[in-house]
Amino acid sequence: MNQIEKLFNEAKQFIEICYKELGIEGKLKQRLTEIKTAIDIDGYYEHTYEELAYGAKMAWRNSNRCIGRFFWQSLDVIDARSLEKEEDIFDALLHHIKAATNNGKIRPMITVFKPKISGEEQIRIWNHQLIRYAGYERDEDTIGDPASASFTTLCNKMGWKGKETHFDLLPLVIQTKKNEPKLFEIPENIVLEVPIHHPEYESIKDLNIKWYAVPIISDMKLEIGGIEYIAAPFNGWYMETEIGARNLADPFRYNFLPKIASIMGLDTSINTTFWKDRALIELNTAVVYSFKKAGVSIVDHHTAAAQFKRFEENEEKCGRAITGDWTWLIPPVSPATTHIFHKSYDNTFVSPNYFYQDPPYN
Ligand code: HEM
Ligand code: NRG
Repeated sequence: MNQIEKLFNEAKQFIEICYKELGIEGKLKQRLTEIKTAIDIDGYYEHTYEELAYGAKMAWRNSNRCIGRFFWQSLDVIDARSLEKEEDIFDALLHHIKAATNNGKIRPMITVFKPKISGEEQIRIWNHQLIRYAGYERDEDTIGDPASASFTTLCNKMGWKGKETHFDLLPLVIQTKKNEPKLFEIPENIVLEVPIHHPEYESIKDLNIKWYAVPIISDMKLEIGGIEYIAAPFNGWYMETEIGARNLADPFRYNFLPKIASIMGLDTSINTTFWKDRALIELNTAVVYSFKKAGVSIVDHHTAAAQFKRFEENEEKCGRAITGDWTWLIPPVSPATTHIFHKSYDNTFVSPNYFYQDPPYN
């Protein structure tokens, strides 16, 4: 099968399901003829807004590793496919940050830029997330988020210099076609951040921990009907474990458990005080408490698992098989307290979906 046939097959498979679910089968035949003609003449086809919006939602529904899929139908889809200049793309990203943040009442949202055209990349965002903290690894110590070390080095090479605090906002790096990528600073006043404090252990606030409100993944590819949207940043809200049990707790990230345990007065010299486990619970308590106090959307892992159960039930009612990646769906805190732990999931990839892609730098 050649490229043209392959693309048409993928398009057909998507359009058929999409139009059926949208209840517009009446338009199916003509639309497929139109797509066939476009592919024959140009080598590619363009989605209507309706197809793009529903495809992005289906891709979320098919994201095996996501526990937040109960809300898949509520995704806001912004069509930014007409933009070509780095400055205009930057403006669209700032708009995404503001609109998704929505003063703390976070809106699940995706901004879709020009897809690959006949295999050629049009736009690529080099950041892993639109909002993330820089990391500086030195011989003596590490400042900030070690997960950002290589990207921070790249930004430094491009002439960017951070203040070297633990929470420097990284700039956005945007590339169009094969041009040199351009770097843009995000205005600080549009980035909502939450200072972390604890309802009982007051000294936790003295650690000066904070985290940003909105996780906006910007390095994954959205694939719909054979079309590859390689720049399509999306966000929902956080589940508390992502921040409290991983970003702030992993020994190779911010590594705060020893400090929390010390504030709690726990003996950290033996395993059987369960100081890591107890510190973990209090750090997660602090994250949820602080986000709620600040009026920023967040979900705890028990509520998220219950919502995921409803998603599974809804899918069953609609006659769709659900796919999932158990190793990612179970929360990293007390996994066996959720129903997810006690069953298995089929980890088959279904299209449309969000995919990893090779980083444009190393
Ligand atoms: C992964 C929760 C919205 C797509 C995850 C993970 C969590 C999560 C906890 C695992 C992350 C990790 O362990 O690093 C949520 C919550 C949402 C939400 C609470 C609130 C609405 C969304 C949206 C999309 C999405 C809007 C796409 C439109 C994904 C994908 C992954 C993922 C593709 C896998 C990421 C990877 O492999 O690195 N989600 N999510 N999620 N989510 Fe969601
Ligand atoms: N664990 C990562 C974010 C991954 C995606 N999580 C979401 N996605 N909640 C972190 O920054 O901690 N989402 O679209 O809401």
